[in-house]
Amino acid sequence: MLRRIGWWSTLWAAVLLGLHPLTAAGASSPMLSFQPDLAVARPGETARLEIWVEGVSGLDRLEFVASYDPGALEPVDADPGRDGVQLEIGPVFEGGYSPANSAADGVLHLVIQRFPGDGPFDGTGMVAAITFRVREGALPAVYPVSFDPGSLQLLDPDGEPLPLGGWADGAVRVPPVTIALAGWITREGTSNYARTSVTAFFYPYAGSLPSAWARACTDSSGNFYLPVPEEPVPPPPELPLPDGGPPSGPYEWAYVRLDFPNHGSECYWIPLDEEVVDIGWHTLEGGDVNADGCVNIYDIVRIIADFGEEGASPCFVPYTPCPATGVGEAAPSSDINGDCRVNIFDLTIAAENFGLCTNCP
Ligand SMILES: [Ca+2]
Ligand SMILES: [Ca+2]
Ligand SMILES: [Ca+2]
Repeated sequence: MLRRIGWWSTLWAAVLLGLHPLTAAGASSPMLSFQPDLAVARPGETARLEIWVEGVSGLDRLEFVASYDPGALEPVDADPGRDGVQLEIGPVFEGGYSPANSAADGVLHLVIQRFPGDGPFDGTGMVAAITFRVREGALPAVYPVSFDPGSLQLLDPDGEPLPLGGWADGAVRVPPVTIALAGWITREGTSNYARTSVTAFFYPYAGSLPSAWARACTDSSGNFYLPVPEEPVPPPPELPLPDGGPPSGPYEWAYVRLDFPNHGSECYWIPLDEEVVDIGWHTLEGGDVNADGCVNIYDIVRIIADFGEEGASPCFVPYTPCPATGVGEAAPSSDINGDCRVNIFDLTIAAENFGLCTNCP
């Protein structure tokens, strides 16, 4: 999974760059931030970013300018009764007065004042929100929504500026549509890596059930290419699903399991963050000849009992999900490496993997 680190660090860097603490003002000073810092939407979908003030005291008036990419993001009007496109006003300024409230041409501009009879605001609350529709044809990318630092003003009822502890920008991520999974799956003790099954369950969002599933089989080199179904395909009930849904995060997920007879199954959550997601290289570990999920003494006992069994060559390991295409006889049931005999090589593989258990449901 090392290959994922590049993507993660890029995202983290983007998020961290969006956070601007002003240490001189002290830790107790108020923060102004877009929440969430990263919303996800595909072309045609909407993403709502709220603007929150945290830990303020004596707030009467707020002013800010922020920028967005108007080629990719189209603000949705929160006030159809007023000319132009406006931001939605949050509870902190409900009933107040806004001398400036506009979202156009890549600029959000808000100047807002509390209703005088309400007095100043203390604490944490939502000051405004902006909903963007992602334009058709917007390319997959992270589109920042950034405060103009010089424009940020928090004022008390006397018009005096309040110290600002910092601010955090937001962003809208337009993810690529994943069309396929690919990868390279090998097995111990053989050079023919054909017929490992790769079963993928596709989850549209955190907390959901899988909307589709698909299976591919590796070729003799161990490579596989698994197209993502274009229509929902409910998984058959006999296929076990993981406890709980996918990890939370700004993307769709696949739960991938790798299976081959006499080998430990492996399972992974894979974020669908590329057009073709490469799950990388995995090696299945042999030895679970009784298919109870672990390599242990029961497997060793069975291999020893079958020791010396030998079939005609060529042979195939029977496996219905990825059937053999060539001719030959079925390999003995304790043949781990598929060389048509049960011997010291099979025993060695099981002994080396002694104690390993699958991470699959
Ligand atoms: Ca309007
Ligand atoms: Ca076992
Ligand atoms: Ca063997």
